[in-house]
Amino acid sequence: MSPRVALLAGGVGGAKLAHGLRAALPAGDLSIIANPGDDFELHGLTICPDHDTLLYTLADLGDRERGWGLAGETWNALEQFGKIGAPDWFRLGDRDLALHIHRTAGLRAGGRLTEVNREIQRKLGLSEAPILMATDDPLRTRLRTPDGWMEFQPWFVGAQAKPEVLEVAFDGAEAARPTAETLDALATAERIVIAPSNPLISISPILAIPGIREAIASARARGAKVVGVSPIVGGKALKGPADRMLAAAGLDVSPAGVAKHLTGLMDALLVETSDLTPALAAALAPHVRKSVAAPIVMTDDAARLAVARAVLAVS
Ligand code: FO1
Repeated sequence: MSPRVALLAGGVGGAKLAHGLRAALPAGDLSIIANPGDDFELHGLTICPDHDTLLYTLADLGDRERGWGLAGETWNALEQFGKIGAPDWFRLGDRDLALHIHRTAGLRAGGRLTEVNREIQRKLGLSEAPILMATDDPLRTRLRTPDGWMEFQPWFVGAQAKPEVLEVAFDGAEAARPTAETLDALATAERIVIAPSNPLISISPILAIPGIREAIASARARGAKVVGVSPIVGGKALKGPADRMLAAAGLDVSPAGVAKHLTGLMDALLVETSDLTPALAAALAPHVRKSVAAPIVMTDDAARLAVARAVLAVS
């Protein structure tokens, strides 16, 4: 019997592991709790980049090269946005735009974000609608740079994540409530998985919602295991700015820096085989009960499945 699994995930790295776990588990045994901190409004539309990256990846509709957006996308609306003086720094494709318009209409009609998004998941072929929002309340990541505070997407996409990050804040987190679906997924999970996503800006926003850490602690108290996968391999982030951000936060650019940031949360952390030296094992020991060596770079579907199986096999 395979365990029921809840995966805490950001965008691209989280989506690859979600894809592998979905292939490894019986239908309905996987719930994915998406990072809400990257969500924002543009053109009057509500955009949920991490939810949508998970959605397109699981539905096998995503562009594998970019990691986000749809495969075979066209960009006519984007070109027109530019011509008429509308923001075109955030690249919304023509077909992707339909999703944002439809989601925003659903929210304006009084729908709840989780329900609106899950209905779109069903329409795109994910019958069990496995992607849950950590919260339906607004929670927005902001970053303090030498030039002042920036919202997440203007920093990440607009400024290509170049400005140094001096501080990270999750606006709205204190007032946010976890969704009933997320609490239920954590309450019934036998395994809670922390995706190889940026710990500072993809996992921490989820953990900042009051009640989520407590729900994970309750799950562990009844015997569920929390297993993470390192987003750092060979001293570099697999994708994105996690390496620079760990360094700026005074943390090791290694799985140990990740474990220290998430100290006490995980029973086990999977690290790339060649990274697990005796020195790294010693640095990990204060923060995570067990470190496990495995190939964790997910270059293709077979690798996604292999990493998922390694996560499920940790005893
Ligand atoms: N990432 C980019 O680097 N540039 C973009 O123009 C961009 C557009 C975009 C549109 C829809 C969507 O769902 C995601 C998009 N992303 C883009 C990815 C996204 O902003 C980031 O990958 C995540 O927020 C970080 O996890």
